[in-house]
Amino acid sequence: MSVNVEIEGEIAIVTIGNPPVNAVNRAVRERLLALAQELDDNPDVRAVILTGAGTLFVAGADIAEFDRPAEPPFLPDVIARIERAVKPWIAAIRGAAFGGGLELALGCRFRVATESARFALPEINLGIIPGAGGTQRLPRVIGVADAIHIVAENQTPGGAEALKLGLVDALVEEPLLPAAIAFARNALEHALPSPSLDRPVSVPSPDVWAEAEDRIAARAKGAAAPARALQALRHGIEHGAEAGLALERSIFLELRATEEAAALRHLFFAERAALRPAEIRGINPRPIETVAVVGGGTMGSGIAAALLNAGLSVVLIEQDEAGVSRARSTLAGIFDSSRRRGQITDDQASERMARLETSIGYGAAARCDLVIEAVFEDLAVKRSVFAELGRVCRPDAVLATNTSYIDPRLIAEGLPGPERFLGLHFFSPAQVMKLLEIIPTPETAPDVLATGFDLARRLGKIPVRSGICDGFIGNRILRRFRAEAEALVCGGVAIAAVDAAMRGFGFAMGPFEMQDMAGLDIAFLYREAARSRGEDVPEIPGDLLVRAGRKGQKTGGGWYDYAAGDRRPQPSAAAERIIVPLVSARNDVAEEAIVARLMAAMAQEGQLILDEGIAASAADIDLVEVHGYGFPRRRGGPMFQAGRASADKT
Ligand code: T1G
Repeated sequence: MSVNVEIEGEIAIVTIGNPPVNAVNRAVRERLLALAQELDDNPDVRAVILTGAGTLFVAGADIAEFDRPAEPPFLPDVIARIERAVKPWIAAIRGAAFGGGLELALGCRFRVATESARFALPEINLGIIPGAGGTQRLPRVIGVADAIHIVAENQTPGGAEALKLGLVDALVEEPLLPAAIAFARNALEHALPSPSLDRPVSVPSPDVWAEAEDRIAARAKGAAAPARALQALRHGIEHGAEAGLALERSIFLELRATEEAAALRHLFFAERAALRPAEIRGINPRPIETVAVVGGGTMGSGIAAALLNAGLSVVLIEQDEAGVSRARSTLAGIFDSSRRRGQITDDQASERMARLETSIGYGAAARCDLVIEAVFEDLAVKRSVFAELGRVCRPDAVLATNTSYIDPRLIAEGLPGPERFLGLHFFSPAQVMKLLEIIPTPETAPDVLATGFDLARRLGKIPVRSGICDGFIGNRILRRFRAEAEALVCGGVAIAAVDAAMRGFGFAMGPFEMQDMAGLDIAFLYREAARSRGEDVPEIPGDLLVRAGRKGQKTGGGWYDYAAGDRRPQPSAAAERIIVPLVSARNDVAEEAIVARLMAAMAQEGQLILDEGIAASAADIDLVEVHGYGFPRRRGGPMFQAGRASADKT
């Protein structure tokens, strides 16, 4: 870590160098505090430029410090000292000025930035709020309404927008420092603006607060931090900056100690570690520019959309014109929906479709760097596809199956060049879901595995390597989760009580609502297949329901009844009658006990998955659950919960 100072003429240049992202840790805070005094005392210095080493300004406070008590000097005090310095400080910004980085810049008298600059207060994504004056200085620099979008709603303006907002005083071209020095020299010839905290701010009308509260509540999904960030901002506007700073700091320290904040920090680091697992470090992935997707159904089209969104060229292979036409129509619909939601422009939608080629037969796969098979989940069908691919594709082309539970070794049997084969298990809708389970076989080459991870990075997905077992990581835990939920029902707990408990914990829907939506018959057929193999698979209520024709929403009823065209689940007397042979007398169990029971089941299965080496870490299992199965992010994942639970027991 370094905070270097060099003096050019009468301008001091302070550069924060703390790789990889110039995070502000205690050493940086100490150095900045000392420098504020040193440079005030230096008669040769008239102004100070503060910048970050490398391609960004400062990513924020060092998140790794949050698992231990805050240590002085505290960032708010460092920023206040800079703000009150005799010599004006000017922040010179390229790349990210996030969190404490933006707060440092707000403590400076001026901010100059290049187009590449990006500004954010992403603390709410970590379950906390800005803790170093961001909720108080930002509204006094850009106004309350604009500040609320950044403080509590994750808005991340770039350089040009920041200039429009008044967040930066000048947009400059690279090289940044000479431009910042010229700006500083010019600024010294004029009266200085007031420090950010002293600037007047107009108090908005009550409906501005009310609209913001409604917007934030609508998107919070149970997370506490966004509303608290708004509370701190508002308090300072209504009671003065000092009162605002005091409340901000108090809320920051309170939230910093919560389970939610610890869970979100856990996932923050887990997501980054997942992209760079030790086993592929230093191994170059194979270059991938053109990808063939075999099968244009829901999964195949979703995978093709994800690839096109990432800028890759796609050849979508179907078996006939009808298949091609269906796939094209699905993809056009996906991009049209993204366009309507403002996620992409018309041109971007057209450009994506222009990078799509469709083909009948396997010939076009011959020029592809990667082929992803996404056909019907049947071993014989998959094997026939790879027999063709083995014949047509380049020997160095990576070949991947999107299977969700078939042993990839069986699929690759007899494939020439098995070292180039692996499983890439996408989750539907593949253009949305971030999880990608990467399943190497024992023969998969290290650079092919590295190619899978690199593809995940390019697609903006979270990759998790899974060993080979029934259901890999996610579907195996899902099966255990569902079995435990059904065991609760067999024990007399009401179906709706189990779902309500899991919704209260933060899931979008409970296990039975989820089964009705996905269809009970998929898992039923899976159990029946196991039974036909002679495995001892006890009857469970779901079997009785499917045998009675209750497969879920698609048949108008499963665990619940559904009125025509209405997806809202209604308690079903019919379902209760059908499952009664397997259900003991009614047993009202508290919501916490239901949650604890289901969490324990997931964590127990997760521990087995760890012990068997199927997953590389408990954090990976949490990533699978959060990014593939709707586990509430603010709860961190079943392994985090278990670790938390065991910590509570000690
Ligand atoms: N603290 C510690 N480590 C960090 C970090 C941070 N703030 N940000 C990133 N890293 C690590 C990350 O774990 C990874 O480590 C490496 O840097 C590269 O990260 C007082 C309290 C800046 C946009 O939330 O958004 O300030 O895996 O892969 O894709 O009010 O990092 O290499 O070992 O993400 O180029 C608020 C979080 C903190 C910003 C760069 N700030 N970071 O993206 O790199 S709280 C944030 C990011 C705060 C104040 C409050 C991104 C980035 P490793 P990366 P990237």
